[in-house]
Parts: sequence; C-alpha cells; structure tokens
Amino acid sequence: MSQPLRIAVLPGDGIGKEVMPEGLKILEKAASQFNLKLSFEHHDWASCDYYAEHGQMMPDDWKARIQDCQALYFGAVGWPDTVPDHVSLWGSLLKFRREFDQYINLRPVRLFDGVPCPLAGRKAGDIDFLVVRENTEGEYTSLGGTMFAGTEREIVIQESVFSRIGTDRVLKYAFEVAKQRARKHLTIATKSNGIAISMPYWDGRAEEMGKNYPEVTTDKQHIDILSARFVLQPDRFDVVVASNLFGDILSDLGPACTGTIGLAPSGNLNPDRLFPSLFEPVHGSAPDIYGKSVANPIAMIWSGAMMLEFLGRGLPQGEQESYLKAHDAIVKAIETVLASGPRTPDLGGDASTQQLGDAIAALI
Ligand code: GGG
Repeated sequence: MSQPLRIAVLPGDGIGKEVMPEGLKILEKAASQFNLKLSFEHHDWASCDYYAEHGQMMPDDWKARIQDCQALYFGAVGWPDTVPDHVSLWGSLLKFRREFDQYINLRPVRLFDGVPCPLAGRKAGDIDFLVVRENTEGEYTSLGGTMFAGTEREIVIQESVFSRIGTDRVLKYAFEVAKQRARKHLTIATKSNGIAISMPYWDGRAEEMGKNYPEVTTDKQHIDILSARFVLQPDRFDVVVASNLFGDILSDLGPACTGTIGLAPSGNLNPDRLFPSLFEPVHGSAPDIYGKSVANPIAMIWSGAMMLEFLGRGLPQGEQESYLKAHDAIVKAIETVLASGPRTPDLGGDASTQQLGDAIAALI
C-alpha cells in the first residue's frame, strides 16, 4: 500500500478560515468511510495575519515546508485593510501556482437542482461546463514598471506574456478534456480584434492544436460577447479555454449565473507531474461576511472532492477506486443537500457554515 497522501492545509484569510474546518470535516469523514490514507499538515502562514506579524506572507523556507506534499488545500487570500491585495496575492497564491508550475486552473460551473438560478427558465443540467484557465502567465506578470512617477509625465507599463510552451500546454489540456466529454466542444476565449498581438497568437496556436483533435468541435469567441452568452445562453458551453485574466473573470461570472459563487471549486494542476497541486474555492476571503458564520462551505468541500479525484488518479490502479468513490460520494451529498437540505444566506436560507457542513458530512 502507498504511504498516506500528505496534504498541506492553508486556510489563509477571512472566510477561508471559516470554510476550511468544514472542508476538513468532510475529508476526514470520507477518509474513514472509504479507507483513504490522508495526512493533514496545518499551516497558519500564506495569510495576512502572518504578514502583520512577519512583514511577509510566507516564511522564507515556505517551499521546503510543503514541496513534498501531494496537494495544498487552500482557503482564501486577502485582507485589504492591512495588506494591499496585490501584495497578498503575489506573496502567496501566485507563488504556489508559479513555483509548482500549476499551469492549469480547472473550474467547473454547474447548476444544481434546488439552487435558485438568476437566469430565467434554466434548470439543473442546463448549465454544466468547465472553464480551463491558463494559470502561470498571460496578463498576470510582474513585468513592467513606472517612469516619471508622481509627475504629469507618469507612465505605467505592464506586459503580458504568452509563451509558446505556456500557450500550447493549456490548449492541449483543454482539447484533451473536451475530447473526453460527451459534447466534445471547446470554446476558445479571445479578444484578437482589440489585443492585436498576443490574442491572434493564442488563436493561431489553438487552430494548430485543433488539428490533432478532429473529434473536438471548436468555436472562437471574443471575451465580451462570450461573457454576454454566459448570461444569455449558458447551455451552449461545454469546455471553455481562456487566458489567465479572462479565465479568472469567466470563472466568477459562470458560477454567479448558477446562483452563487459560494459553490464554485477549483483545482490548480500540473497534469504532467501531478504533485503538488492546489485546490481552493474560486471565491476570495470576503471580508464583508467574515466572522458571521454565514459563508457557504460547498466550494471548499467540492474542491476537496476534486483533490481526492485528482490524487486518486495518480495512485496505483488497485488504490484508485476508493478515492474516486469518495469523490462521487461527496458530490452526491452536495447534490442532496442543495436539493432539499439547509441553506446558507447566499442560497436564500439561514443555516450557518457549520450546519451546512454537518448536513453534508451526515450523508457520506
Ligand atoms: N480562494 C481563492 C482566492 O482567495 N482568490 C483570491 C483572488 O483574488 N484570486 C485571484 C486569482 O485567482 O487570480
């Protein structure tokens, strides 16, 4: 039998600290029910509280502390009252994504039975797609600078980076994922009319990559109309591949169209190397609701299920099944609770974060 899977637990900031215990509650229940071998290692850094004490988001040896873990289970980052958002993000989450080369950010978008949909006439099953977000380059770079600061001639430049390797690998992954799905359709998010160097390049690489996947149909949509169609015609999407910034925006907009961003999970993955990957809710630290125990824990819990599935697939054949079953059981429990169980305020109910976590745990 393999060694226990080592999981670094990093709640981070704000509601990350409230939803994390619910995520762990579910993982521990799943581990006992399905005989999984999980070992949790708890860390209080990668947080603005840590910054307040140490003047940086993470200890100098952060990488050594976690690089032998198979996954990072991450809550949320950001507390703008004390640390500017770009400092907290670049000092933690973006370091993980880059240093561990987690070049895929996989973000499922799904309308569940029982969740009031803000789009008229949609029911469960109508919206079920994946956003594949490029996760290590694109518009998220620290390349650029300022000249003549503080004067009338002030200039601020920030570069985007679209490397051939970076572009091809995210497109390849998106085509592979689309190929395995029933509809086999990939939408390529672009803005090649306005962003006239990097986006035509992105489109051209997509066209080239598509030649290897004749079974996958594609369409290319400018990000503005694509966003409108997320709202007006979400059922037309199957897999959407997008650059770092476009993917970030789409993967908040998509879940908002399915009722609440409080459900949206994500996996930051390196599909070639498998470990360490990072699983986190799409939502941030939500300072406005922190401390009230009203945050929806489902995004954190579903991210945990994604983690079990991803890690399970990396295990020897005989050990995979229990991890995949645990994933399915957690998703089923989420479906059941959303259909008829307690609800947090974002879903129109008055249940607490803990009550929702308890209800899901009871079904596993
Ligand atoms: N749990 C995710 C989180 O804390 N996100 C904060 C955020 O602003 N992320 C930006 C990004 O994913 O690019």
